[in-house]
Amino acid sequence: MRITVLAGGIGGAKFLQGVRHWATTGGRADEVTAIVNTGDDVTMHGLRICPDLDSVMYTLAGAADQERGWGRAEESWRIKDELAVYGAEPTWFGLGDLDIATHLVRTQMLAAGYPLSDVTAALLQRWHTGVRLLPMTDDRCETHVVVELDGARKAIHFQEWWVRYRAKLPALAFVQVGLDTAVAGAGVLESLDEADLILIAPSNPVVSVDTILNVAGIREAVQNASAPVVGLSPIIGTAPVRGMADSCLPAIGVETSAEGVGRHYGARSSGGVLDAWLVHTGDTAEIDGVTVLARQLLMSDDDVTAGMVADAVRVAGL
Ligand code: FO1
Repeated sequence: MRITVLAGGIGGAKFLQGVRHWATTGGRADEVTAIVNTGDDVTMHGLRICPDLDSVMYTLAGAADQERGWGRAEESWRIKDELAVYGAEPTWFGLGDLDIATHLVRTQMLAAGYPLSDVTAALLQRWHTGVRLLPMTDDRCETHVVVELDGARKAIHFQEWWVRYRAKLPALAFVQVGLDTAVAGAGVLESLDEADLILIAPSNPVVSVDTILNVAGIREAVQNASAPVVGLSPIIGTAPVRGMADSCLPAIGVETSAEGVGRHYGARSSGGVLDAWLVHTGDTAEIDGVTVLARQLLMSDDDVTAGMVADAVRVAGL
C-alpha cells in the first residue's frame, strides 16, 4: 500500500513515526511519502533553514531533541553564542552547532543549483528515515504574519512571529510570499495521484496544512485523487495538543475545535479535501459528506499513533 501524508513539523513528525510504525509492524504499506510544509523556511546568517523538513528528518532518524521537538539531541550552542557576542542579528533564533552543519550542506547545494527536493534526498542519504520526504515546493514560499507593531500594520516572517514574539502578537492575516509563482515540488503531484491512501497529519491547519494545499495543483490533486483522504484533528477540545494553531485559526475565521477545522478542510464531495475526519474521544463534529470517527488522538508513543493510523485505514474502507 502507498500512503502519502501531508505534514508540518513537530506534530507531523510524531505522526509520521506512527505511520512508519504501522507500516513496518504488520501494516500493508510498502511505501510512505510525506509532503512536508516549507512555509516556515527562512534564511538567517546566510544559511537556508527548513524547520519542518528538519524536524521530520531528525525525528524519524532518532536524532531530534525530544524536549524541544526541533533541532538535534546533544546539541551545543557555541556558534550561536559567538554570533551574539558579535551582535550579529538575529540573536533570538537558536541555531545549534550540529544543526548548522545541515544548513551549511543545504545552503551549499542550493547555491550550486540543486532544487530543494534533491537537497532533501541528499541529506536523507545520511538520515535513514524509512519515509520519503518531499518539500511541498522547490520554490521559495515563506509564510509571513500580518501584525500591528509599533503602531503600524506590517508583515513579519513566520519565524520572527513564532520565535521572537512567541505568537503573542495577534495574527491579523497569513501571507505566503512567493505563492503566486511557486509550483508543486518534484514528485509531489505524482505521490498524490499514485497513493492508495492520503492522510492529513494533525499539523497546524493554517501554517502547515493550508500552506501545503495552497501550492499550485496540490489541493486539486488531493480532490481528484483516487485514494480516500482521511484527516486527523490537531485540536483536542478547544486547544491544540502542541504549537500555536489556536493563535492562527482566528485569523482565518475558523473556530478552534475539531469540528471547526474539519469544516474548514471540507468534504471532497463539496469542493473540500476530506472523506473522513478523526476527532479525539469526547469531541464531536458534524460535517456534511465526511465520515467522522472519535478515538484517542494523543500521540503518546508510536504504538498509540500506529493505532490512530489503523483506524484511519479502517475508516477509509481499506
Ligand atoms: N523554535 C523556537 O521556539 N526557538 C528557536 O530558537 C528555534 C530555532 C530553530 C532553529 C532551527 C529549526 O529548524 C527550528 C527552530 N525552531 C525554534 C523551531 C521552529 O521555529 C518551529 O519548529 C517551526 O518553524 C514551527 O513548527
